[in-house]
Amino acid sequence: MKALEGVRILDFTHVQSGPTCTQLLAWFGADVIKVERPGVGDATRKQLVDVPGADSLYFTMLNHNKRSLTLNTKTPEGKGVLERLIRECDVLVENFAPGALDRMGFGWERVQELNPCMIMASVKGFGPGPYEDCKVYENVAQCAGGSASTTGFLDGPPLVTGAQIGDSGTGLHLALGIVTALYHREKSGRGQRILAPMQDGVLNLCRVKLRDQQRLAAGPLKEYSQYGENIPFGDATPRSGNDSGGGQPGRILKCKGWEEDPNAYTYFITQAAVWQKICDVIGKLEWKEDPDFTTPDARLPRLNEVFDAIEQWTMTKTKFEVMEICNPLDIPVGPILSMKELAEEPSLRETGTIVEVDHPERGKYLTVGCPVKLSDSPVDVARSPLLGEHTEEVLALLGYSEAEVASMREAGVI
Ligand code: CAO
Repeated sequence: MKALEGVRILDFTHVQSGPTCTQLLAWFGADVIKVERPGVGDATRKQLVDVPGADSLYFTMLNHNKRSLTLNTKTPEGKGVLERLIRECDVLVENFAPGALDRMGFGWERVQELNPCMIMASVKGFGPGPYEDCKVYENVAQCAGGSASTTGFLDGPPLVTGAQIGDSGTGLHLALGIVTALYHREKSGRGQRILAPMQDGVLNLCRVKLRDQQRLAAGPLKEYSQYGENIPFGDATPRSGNDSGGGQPGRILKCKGWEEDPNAYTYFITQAAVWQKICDVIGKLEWKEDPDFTTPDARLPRLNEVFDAIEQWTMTKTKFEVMEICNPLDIPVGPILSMKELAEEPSLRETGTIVEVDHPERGKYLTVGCPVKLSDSPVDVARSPLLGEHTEEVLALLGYSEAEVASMREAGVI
């Protein structure tokens, strides 16, 4: 039995943030019924298409292990089906634009009337406040949540990151809220409303930058490269390139082959505890006794000199050789792995972190598996549903007769 077996989710999500959440719940064993507009479905089905006629990777990679029900929820019959679904389900998850569910006639009050045990979980761009009515996509959230202003190099513009912290990040936050509310419902017998604003999710993930904002009042941020470069700090947390975000200075350094290979780099952390070993490895034995370098504080104004010397050494090794030499010495390093290298990495296939899935329209493709491993709830990644693939099955579950289903199909309700 899977951890969330018996939990039924009415999945009204689309694009990325909401589907990330419901896919995770499906992986943990919940029965996720995705409601989509007849003939259209989730917009991502037909976005960034690589195999003509087939559901896109964008859609398939976010909607595994779900069932798909097509339903026009703006028709009276469609609303009737939705009411039955709300009565039958434990959780309603949605990430429509602000107000869309109210306009459909299924705001929180109505949902509670239909099912007081219902947990209703929403992703929105912003929480209550000046921007609460805005539509929001990933990069807007990264910008509004503090990530963009603190990402990139000091002399360049703000940057968005490749990690989808606004969408997938908020989906993860929402999933935690849902599981927490399910646990609470066991004791209280009542559902509750959950809101996960994307701005809040991004800011939560950027908390170290809010930490640094407050530390600025006490003086320059000495672990930032700009301190050693004598560049004055302004009044907001600056962009810090590839500087480590913590108390142990680190940088991305070139490795052998960097001239040809854009990913021939390593991340190298000069953890204080292994400083002597770092000096041995890079052949800077004199730094072991030199008061300008022996302590972490002494090194802070000299980080460029330190990392230049380490880079002279890393440039003589491949990123994997750096790993092989440093790991046994407990020197924290990490190769910059390309998506190609990750896709081909056998150990990630073995753990189910990357899985190959077969799909009737597009054939075999790779996707990420569940990033959280539960010992008693192994995850089998099943392909995403075709549009409306489970409509009849779900309507039968709700008690509709074959004749009623046929009539709804005729009328374009499903
Ligand atoms: N039957 C009938 N109508 C349906 C339906 C169904 N099964 N499913 C959705 N609809 C309707 C909605 O009710 C809404 O109608 P109204 O505008 O008339 O009320 C309409 O479809 C469009 O919904 P939407 O406004 O959410 O969709 P959009 O493509 O215009 O906006 C997005 C997309 C993502 C910007 C917006 O949904 C949003 O801001 N969501 C919250 C934040 C979020 O999750 N963003 C992350 C997205 S991933 O980057």
